[in-house]
Amino acid sequence: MKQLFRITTPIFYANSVPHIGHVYTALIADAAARWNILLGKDTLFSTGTDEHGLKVERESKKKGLNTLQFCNKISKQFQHLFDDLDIKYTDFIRTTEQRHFSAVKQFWEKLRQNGMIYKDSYSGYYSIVDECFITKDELIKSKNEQGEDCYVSKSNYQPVIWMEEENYMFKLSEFTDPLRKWLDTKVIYPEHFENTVRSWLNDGLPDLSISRSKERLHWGIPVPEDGNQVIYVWLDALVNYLTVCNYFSGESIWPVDCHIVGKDILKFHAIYWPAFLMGAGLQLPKKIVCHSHWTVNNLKMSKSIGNVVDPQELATKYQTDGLRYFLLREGTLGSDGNFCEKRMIEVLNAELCNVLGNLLNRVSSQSINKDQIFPAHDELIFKKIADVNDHNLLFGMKNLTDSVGEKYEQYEFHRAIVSIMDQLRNVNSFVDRHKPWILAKENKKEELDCILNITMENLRICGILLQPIIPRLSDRLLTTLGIGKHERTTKHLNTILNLSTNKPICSIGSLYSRIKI
Ligand code: ME8
Repeated sequence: MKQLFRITTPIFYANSVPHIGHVYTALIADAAARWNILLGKDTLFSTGTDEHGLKVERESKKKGLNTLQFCNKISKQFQHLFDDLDIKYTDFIRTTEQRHFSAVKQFWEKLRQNGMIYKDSYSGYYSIVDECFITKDELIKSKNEQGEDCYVSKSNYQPVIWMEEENYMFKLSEFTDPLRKWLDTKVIYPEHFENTVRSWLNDGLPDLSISRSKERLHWGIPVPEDGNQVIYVWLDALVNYLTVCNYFSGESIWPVDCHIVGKDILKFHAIYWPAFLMGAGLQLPKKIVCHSHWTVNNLKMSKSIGNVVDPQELATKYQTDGLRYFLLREGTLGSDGNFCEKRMIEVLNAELCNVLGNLLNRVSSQSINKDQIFPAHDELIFKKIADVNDHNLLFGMKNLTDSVGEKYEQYEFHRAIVSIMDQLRNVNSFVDRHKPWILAKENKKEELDCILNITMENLRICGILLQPIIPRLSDRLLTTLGIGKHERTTKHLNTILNLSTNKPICSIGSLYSRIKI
């Protein structure tokens, strides 16, 4: 039986259309899932939309739409965009689905049976944008649209509302030490985010309100056996991970190997979620990978500033793989990335067009590769013509697979891409040194074939390794080199410098055309 790799993205609020930040988080999960498929595993890769709560309900009302119809529309937009971008999820969950209602109710019941829930009156400032209560320290004084004094959240300057009502509470305060022990097992990556989580724990964990009165919130899953209360949207949303793993229905494949999350929702995933799971007596996720944010021209992306970047538009202009490449190449887990279209064009022209496309073109063009073949390797000829740089190039090629694999395993896609591009730049220098166009003119066939072989072999290996990042362009690259669809997994990364027969290639034109500015 094949091993199963399980990965999730956050489920996105169905209150507004997708932007590049949402795409980025989904691309990290997609690239990781694709890498694991190349390793020969089956995958569960889930994504979806978070459709309950005040935020979504308010937005639908503003638009004068029925809330479910509004969610249907936004959810479809996410799904279509992800399909267009080759984000190959295996499950797209919507929290308004029946299977999810059933899972949330059963999860609640487990918490209740384990004595984790009690009723109490609760009051505090609630941020609708973040769908959570916030403490006094997280507030600052401001003025509302009517010029009256009010409080806003320090993190996003959005207004908060005062809430005072009877709620169900979760005994979060009991989990400080168990959470610390869990963090000791190094589940949070990159490690500096673990320190952030520890500092939240050091601040102390109060019990958490996990329901709202029905008068205030209609749009959600009712608390079992209490028609006056609706389950808190974050508890509802987090349970999606159990729903997609069939935890309460059929054959469970919980726990997942990895939750991908943005830093904005780390607290929910690294404190509330594991505490809920411990409270319910369930296993914990194996890893939480946290990434930083995309800003636009160094400002936070926001509808009110009007700087939200539309991924569909970018994919149309620069191709799907252009967008995938740029986001995974420039986005890092540890620090915020700045989106700038000019930089995007520079990177795509420099790397996809000049380094990768140009190299392929050099070895597949009729003028140099007259027989249109991927020539066999001839060790003796190579030894005769190679200098120390050439030997280093081969050494680099043999090491590349391990070093890229390691980076992929750590979700450090940008570092993996840099390694691949460095190797390809070295191959371009190799071609410059050996001038195959002159060898072709002078009919030095043995030498020419040797140069073509080494270059194409590097391209083949880089093509296989780039599949998780740019699946369409890698397909074109490997097809050009005559590499069959079943010869593209990590098993085929062992160098075929022992290839003993010439193979036909199949030139299909330029790989990635230069973007004109
Ligand atoms: O928080 N840069 O949904 P959401 C990078 N429904 N990534 C970004 C980003 C940016 N500027 N903006 C958003 C929610 N993201 C909840 C999640 S999960 C059980 C419930 C990404 O629509 C990032 O991963 O606000 C962030 O965590 C996620 O989108 C939140 O999307």
